[in-house]
Amino acid sequence: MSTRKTSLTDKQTKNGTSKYVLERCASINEYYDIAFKVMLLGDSAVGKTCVLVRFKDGAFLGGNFIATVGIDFRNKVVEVDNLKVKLQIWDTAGQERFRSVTHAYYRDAQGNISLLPQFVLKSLFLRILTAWLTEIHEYAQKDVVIMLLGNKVSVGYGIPFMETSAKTGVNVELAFLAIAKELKHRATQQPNEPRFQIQDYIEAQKHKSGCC
Ligand SMILES: Nc1nc2c(ncn2[C@@H]2O[C@H](COP(=O)(O)OP(=O)(O)O)[C@@H](O)[C@H]2O)c(=O)[nH]1
Ligand SMILES: [Mg+2]
Repeated sequence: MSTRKTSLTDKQTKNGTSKYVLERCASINEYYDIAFKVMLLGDSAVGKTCVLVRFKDGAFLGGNFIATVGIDFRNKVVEVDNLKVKLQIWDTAGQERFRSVTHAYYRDAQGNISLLPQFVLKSLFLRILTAWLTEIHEYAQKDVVIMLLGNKVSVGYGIPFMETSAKTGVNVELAFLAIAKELKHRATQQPNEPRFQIQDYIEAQKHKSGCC
């Protein structure tokens, strides 16, 4: 996975806070104005690693099941309203035995993206979602941005939701961009400025692209 682990992790550890890293990073290839940490959460084999690889490298990891051991991250800088927003996206292992490892990482995350298995029955879906939301609310920051990615399920939890495919790439970029926009707006919002409407943004972008 990523070989560029050191810079941001060290900075965040030194700060010892969950605050945004508001600086222009001087390292080659990686200029950014603002950085956020986002976690990918979900049960094993729902496609977390594939979604991350699709977003970062534009490729699909088909075929073999790639079990993620522990946790790792990839960085990607996206442009939001003329600001370079760096997303440090953590890929977690959903397996129960790794939960204690991942809990420690929730605290610093400004955004969480939960993925759901495909075609799950409604009751099972609600149970899984409730379990992940309980985890997030227990361990993450109070004002963390949550987004739900899934397939063939409809939701009424007041959480932004969209269907994605790591295979075709549909909506993957949009999911991360929407999270980046929400985080950037929260970090730079003026008192009298209206809140960013993330679900409206998602719907508008889907219509623009003619997507589902
Ligand atoms: N058809 C299809 N298969 C997918 C998709 N995303 C992931 N997979 C497959 O699902 C399996 C598990 O994916 P992985 O990313 O390792 O899941 P993780 O455990 O949540 O990280 C792999 O065999 C992937 O190739 C998708 O969007 N469509
Ligand atoms: Mg994985």
